[in-house]
Amino acid sequence: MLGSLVASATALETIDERLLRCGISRRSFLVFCSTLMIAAPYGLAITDKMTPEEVAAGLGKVARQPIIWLHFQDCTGCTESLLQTSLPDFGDLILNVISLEYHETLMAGSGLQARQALDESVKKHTGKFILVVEGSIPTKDQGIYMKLAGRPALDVLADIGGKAAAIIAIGSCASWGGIPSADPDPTGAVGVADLLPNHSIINIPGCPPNPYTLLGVVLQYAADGTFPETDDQRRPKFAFDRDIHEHCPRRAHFDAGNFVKQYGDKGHREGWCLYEMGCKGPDTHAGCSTRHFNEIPDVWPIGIGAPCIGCTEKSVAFKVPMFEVVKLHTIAAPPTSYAPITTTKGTISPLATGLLGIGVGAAVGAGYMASRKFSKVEDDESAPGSKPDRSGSGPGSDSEPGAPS
Ligand code: FSX
Ligand code: SF4
Ligand code: F3S
Repeated sequence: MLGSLVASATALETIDERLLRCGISRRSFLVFCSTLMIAAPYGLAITDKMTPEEVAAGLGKVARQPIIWLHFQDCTGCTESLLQTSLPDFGDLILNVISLEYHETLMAGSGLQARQALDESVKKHTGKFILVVEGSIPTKDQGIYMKLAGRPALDVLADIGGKAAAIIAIGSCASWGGIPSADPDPTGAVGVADLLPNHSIINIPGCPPNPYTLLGVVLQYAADGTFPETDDQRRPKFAFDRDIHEHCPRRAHFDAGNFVKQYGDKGHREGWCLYEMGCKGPDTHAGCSTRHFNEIPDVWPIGIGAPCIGCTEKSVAFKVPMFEVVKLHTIAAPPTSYAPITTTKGTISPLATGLLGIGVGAAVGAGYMASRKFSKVEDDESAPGSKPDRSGSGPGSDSEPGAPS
């Protein structure tokens, strides 16, 4: 891993040349390319291909993009999410696909040595490197709350940002302040675009963000010098144009009115909807529900049973209390036409069942067994959603805070 930092001192080489020189297997690169295709299924020319082999063929010819990565007020979670992969040596592969010239958490040097490495990298790649900023920038009291080699982060950002080809604000902290900006915001924490509004800046919020969004943006820039289309908050649309709720695997439970009432209850154990636990999925644009972390299926907040806190939304995460139920702005309330989930025991007549024939009878029988199961749940006072109220007090009703407006 650190080898890639040292070796990158040589001339810019292509990704193929680099992988060959470092003995990284084609198979690993193909797995990487297919993961990238899943993370960026559209909106990027580099992944708009039929097969991972085609993506690999195109990417292999691209010169490794020089990146200088600065840390300000952060927890290093963005870096961790980039490197904590489940596949052996995948973190190493990622660092070979890009050319990480300077990164305080990964480099061996410190003090004067680190300062020199930063100066040399900036000089060598002026006007060509992408500056990745992780963490917010303190502005209160002339920015004295965070300094690098004696210089306030404010000055460092203005100086190095001015020499970069473009800036990527990685994580919610760098995008708009994130955790450090939460009330009472003791340092006056802001994001990169607040300080350098006229620079070419891409925001990739998330706490942490999905690393493949970063890699997709960087690799497109390396391939043709362009950035993907962004929304009004400078977020790449390919990763942020849908909300979590749209593709959440628990959505069927939302529509059916099955809600977790408290952690550890039966509904929580069975994977019901976390809306009433304060899930901000309906108000949050991100791809987490279909693009999980660390290459492991279901590794994302809702996948492990925690509500989405809206970490990619400036007005939600660290602003709206964690357990507060969000209003539903655009989503229809669970329709009343859905089949009831609490059929009373014994309502299916034996005569009707007999007339339906064997195939249909089997289906009704299965439905009957299911209704018995749910009826049993209804009997349990402590069970979540045990008394789903369709009369107007559930989410989506006019009298509930979660009612659509
Ligand atoms: Fe942490 Fe990054 Fe959150 Fe912030 O991610 S994961 S606090 S967005 O700057 O390190
Ligand atoms: Fe998923 Fe949250 Fe929507 Fe429920 S409210 S379906 S848990 S995103
Ligand atoms: Fe963040 Fe919600 Fe995804 S909390 S990581 S946007 S599921």
